[in-house]
Amino acid sequence: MRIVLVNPNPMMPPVTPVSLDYLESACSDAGIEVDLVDCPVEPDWSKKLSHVLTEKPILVGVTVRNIDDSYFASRDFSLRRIIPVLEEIKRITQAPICLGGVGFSIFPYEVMEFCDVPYGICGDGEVGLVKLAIALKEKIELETVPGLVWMENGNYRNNAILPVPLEKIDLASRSLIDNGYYFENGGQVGFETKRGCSLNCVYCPEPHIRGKDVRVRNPLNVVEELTNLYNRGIDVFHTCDSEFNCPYSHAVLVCKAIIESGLGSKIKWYAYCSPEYFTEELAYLMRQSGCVGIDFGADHGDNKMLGRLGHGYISDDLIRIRKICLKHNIICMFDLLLGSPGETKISIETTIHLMKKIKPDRVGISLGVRLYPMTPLGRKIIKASKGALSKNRSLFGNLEDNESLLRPIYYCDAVLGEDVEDWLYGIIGDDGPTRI
Ligand code: B12
Ligand code: SF4
Repeated sequence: MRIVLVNPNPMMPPVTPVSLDYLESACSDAGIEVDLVDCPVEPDWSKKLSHVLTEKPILVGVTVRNIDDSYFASRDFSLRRIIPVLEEIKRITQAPICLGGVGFSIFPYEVMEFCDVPYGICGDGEVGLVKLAIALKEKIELETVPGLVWMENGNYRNNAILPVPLEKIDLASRSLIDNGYYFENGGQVGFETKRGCSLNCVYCPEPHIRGKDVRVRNPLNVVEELTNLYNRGIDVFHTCDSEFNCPYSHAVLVCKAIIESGLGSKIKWYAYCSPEYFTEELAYLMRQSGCVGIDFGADHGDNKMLGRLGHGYISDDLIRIRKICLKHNIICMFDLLLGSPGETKISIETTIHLMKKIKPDRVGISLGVRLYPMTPLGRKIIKASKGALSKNRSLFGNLEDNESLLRPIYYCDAVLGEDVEDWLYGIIGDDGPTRI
């Protein structure tokens, strides 16, 4: 049995479709042959599609990583840009298309409708994809496929999402994707140590799509994966966990396993971390295991705003983290999220002054928050807007015929005034801002 996997991601710089490497491992364990069309890598992806689709596969799996760039300043609805790839697949073959991926799992029904495809799998794909391929081939009931969404008699049906037993499965091979291409053109190759997030940030869809119960990988399998990639010349990585340090105990085990393998002095890696569970012990272990940079989802420097955003840390923790990173020679980046409900020019000033005082190596600023309907913040704002999003002066983006919020809508508190962007650049001053 054979399937085709397609990565249509149009966003630059290119990032490794880690998902397809992991899905291929599961298919190969089940004896399913996989052909790949990785559009960013192919000089002519439509030619490659024609080639691999000449002989009809049992299905064509397409990964949908991003819906949009989640960035108020640029507002790229990138889902639109994968349509030409889907059209080309439909033109060449009658094989059914199945979507999956983190972007897909945020808006499964809306994405299936927008892309006009018959199948999608929400959540982890390793078991679902294999079961769907078998169900289609052997004409077994689709109810056996975890996470599947499909259309029957004009209505969508869906099966419960079943997380895969991550600790037990082997994802180390990484042999489908040309990871060397991504290393050369994107600078880092992704790897995952866990799935899910148990924290409660009011704007974030990740606990909903990846699960609130965090599932962890066997640290030895993570080391095996890094070793396989290192042996192919790749030595700079980025974690694909929601937050590497949650749960803390597993982060410690992964670092210790990398150190014990001897890889720590050979590789460099970067991670997303939450400021909530970060200690000197972890910084030491991360540095010893090769981590050279951490991007903290700090969000804010004003304690009231940190509380409103659902965080369990305060601004003093950011000061502490900055000191720890300096001591352990880890590049420290703080990502800020400004403009959410309750924001004032004073709370923004407090935050910018804090950043200027503690001087992280980098500060990323997002002014305006991408809203998702399944988050506490999204629900609150939709309710308050009483069906008339376009009348809410704090909302920006695609406000007409977009109740699902598939096309991005951003909240930037009207209290801040229309000049807020220029004002913000003014208070950042000559601190080297790059405007997008
Ligand atoms: C790590 C990460 C990054 C790193 C990647 C590093 C690297 N070298 O890999 C960096 C910092 C570079 C990055 C960049 C961006 N990112 Co990012 N990133 C993530 C993160 C945390 C993990 C993604 C990942 O690779 N996961 C690991 C893989 C294995 O999981 P997966 O892709 O979901 O695949 C599984 C399932 O979804 C499913 N599956 C996947 N494909 C398919 C296909 C089929 C057919 C099936 C059946 C199943 C299936 O099976 C897989 C295995 O179980 C996610 C959030 C999250 N927790 O998922 C955000 C996330 C995807 N990023 C996001 C965004 C917005 C971006 C940027 C656009 C930011 C920007 N403005 O520049 C860029 C886009 C870059 C690009 N070229 O695409 C958003 C997308 C939201 C949206 N509305 O679309 C997310 C969801 C974060 C968020 N909470 O907002 N990102
Ligand atoms: S922002 Fe990070 S810590 Fe907060 S819920 Fe999302 S993934 Fe979890």
